[in-house]
Amino acid sequence: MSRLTNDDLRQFASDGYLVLRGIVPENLLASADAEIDVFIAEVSPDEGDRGPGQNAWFTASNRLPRCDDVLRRSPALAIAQELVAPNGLDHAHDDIQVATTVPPWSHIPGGPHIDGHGEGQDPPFSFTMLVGVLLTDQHQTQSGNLWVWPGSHVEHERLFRERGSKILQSVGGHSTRLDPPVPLRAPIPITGGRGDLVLAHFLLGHNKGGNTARHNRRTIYYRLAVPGHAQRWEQTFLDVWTEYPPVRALRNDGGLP
Ligand SMILES: O=C(O)CCC(=O)C(=O)O
Repeated sequence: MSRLTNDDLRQFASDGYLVLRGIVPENLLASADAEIDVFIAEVSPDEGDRGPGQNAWFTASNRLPRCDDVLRRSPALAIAQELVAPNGLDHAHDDIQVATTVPPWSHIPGGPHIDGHGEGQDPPFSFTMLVGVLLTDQHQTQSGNLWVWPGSHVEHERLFRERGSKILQSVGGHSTRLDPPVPLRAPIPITGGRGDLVLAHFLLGHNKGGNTARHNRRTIYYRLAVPGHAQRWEQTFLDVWTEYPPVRALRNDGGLP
């Protein structure tokens, strides 16, 4: 049974992301939280120092089986796969990211990045879709929200076509750091509640936002790829819907501008 409507596909096509409410049931979220409590107490973060600001841990999916359950035992993975069907999706680099934001941190991101453009990531460590599950309520802005630049997936496609698929490697994936910078639409902090699902195209510019709420923010991210992505990464930079046949079909049927 399909969960996504044609309106959802249209929105994903134009904005580059979707937020779906209440997808992951509480029992899976509670087990993931308990697993994360132990994990982040034992393991140092890969980014941040556990103090105010964003902290991130990246680890193999078999190290966080309850977090993997959040993806696989809820409808989350099946819904994400609707965007790429008949392709499937699985972990691109076999890792799961736990992201927290400890208040007070009144940060407003100055521009977006796309992932996989760090030092030594050549060719880029790209994938198909960034999937996030919110473990804390982020109904207010400045509660650790993920910021996104709607439509930037298409602007990045245009950039790669015009200036080559490796143009963002010298700027860590930040198109607004190029000279001249890529003009983008205004960013939006994603708001949502515990159990909500965020699906974002790999080429969508995004960044971490501040947290001045009373509670720590917690989100699980999964970087998913269609099988064979590593062999066609460049094609996916130059043609944004390469791995998304249902979105392309809507466009070909005239369902998209
Ligand atoms: O912490 C977040 O919500 C965003 C993290 C981020 O931008 C990333 O991992 O690429």
